[in-house]
Amino acid sequence: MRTLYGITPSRAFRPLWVLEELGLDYRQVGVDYRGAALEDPAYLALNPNGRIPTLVDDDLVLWESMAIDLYLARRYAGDRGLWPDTIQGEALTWQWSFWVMGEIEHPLLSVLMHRRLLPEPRRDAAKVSRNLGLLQRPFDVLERALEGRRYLIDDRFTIADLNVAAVMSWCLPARVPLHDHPSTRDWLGRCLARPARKRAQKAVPATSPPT
Ligand SMILES: N[C@@H](CCC(=O)N[C@@H](CS)C(=O)NCC(=O)O)C(=O)O
Repeated sequence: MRTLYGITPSRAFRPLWVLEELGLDYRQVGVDYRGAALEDPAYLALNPNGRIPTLVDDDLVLWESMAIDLYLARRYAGDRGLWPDTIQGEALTWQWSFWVMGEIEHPLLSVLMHRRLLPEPRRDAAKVSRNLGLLQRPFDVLERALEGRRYLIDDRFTIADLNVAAVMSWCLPARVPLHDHPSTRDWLGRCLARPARKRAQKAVPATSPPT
């Protein structure tokens, strides 16, 4: 049995979505990133960064959400196939996965923090405006890539779509409109409507790690 550590409303959501897409057996241990759970020595032995998510699969202990997603999709490709069909498709999968972490994740998270998540007195409108500016070019890049296409690679939903959509989904709570990026908006809607993504949203209560 494989184990995924991390509460659902966190970056652990990314591998939870993959696990559900692939129909794999797993248990989720709801380690919360708020509070002391991440500093528990037993958890730090798994993930010395003191962050979630962490996957334990047989004798493999793996952290970094995108690495976990790529590993699961590659190892358990099977017939349900989140993995692309060709080496070129694999290369594009790495490209999009690194790209979304490097170009989108940080500025979009900053918008989300300063619009919704931080207590009002700590919110900084200048940071929202600056980061929205930084997002324009990568949003345009994604829009051009999706124009006239349903998915990023191989004309079917793959791990590349999941990895990019999981980060782009923060546009919703961050109230970042995509009306200037209609292909992206439609693609994101398609990805987020997938039944596996909805199944992955089930709440798991926070627990003490790592049990
Ligand atoms: N690059 C890492 C980031 C992991 C990360 O920062 N996770 C957050 C929760 S979403 C966390 O554990 N934060 C705890 C902290 O920063 O102390 C990944 O994608 O897995």
